[in-house]
Amino acid sequence: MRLVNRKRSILKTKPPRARNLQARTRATSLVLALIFYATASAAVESGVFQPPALDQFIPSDKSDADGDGDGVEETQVQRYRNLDGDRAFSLTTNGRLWAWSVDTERSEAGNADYVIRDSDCDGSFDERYGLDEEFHLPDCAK
Ligand SMILES: [Ca+2]
Ligand SMILES: [Ca+2]
Repeated sequence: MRLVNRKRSILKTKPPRARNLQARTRATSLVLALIFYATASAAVESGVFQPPALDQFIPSDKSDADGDGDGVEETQVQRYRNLDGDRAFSLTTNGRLWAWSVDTERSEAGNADYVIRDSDCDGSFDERYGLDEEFHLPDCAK
């Protein structure tokens, strides 16, 4: 009885080190992948979101951007500013305005900073992202 216990404890405390490390590394990368996936999928919020009220914003510069990563800058960016220093921009492709981004000076307000996207080009903004999250030109606006 005593011997068996001893054997078991030896097996437990001395596993083949290399194999254990490899298994641990694999498990870690799997966990990281799952966390990343969970964060990425939780990042987009669905609903109906109103575009920013533009009465306090003044248009600033315009530029072009690549909204789908193909190297072609097919999207027009119209930037706005207000007296508080808040920044906003709209993204338009083929005449269709499909996203708004708002970046305020009062980030601690939580919901004040966002990107909203019209994912199906029906004119209603149905997705909301954080400012540091990736979003793309919807297929319907290409
Ligand atoms: Ca592009
Ligand atoms: Ca929509």
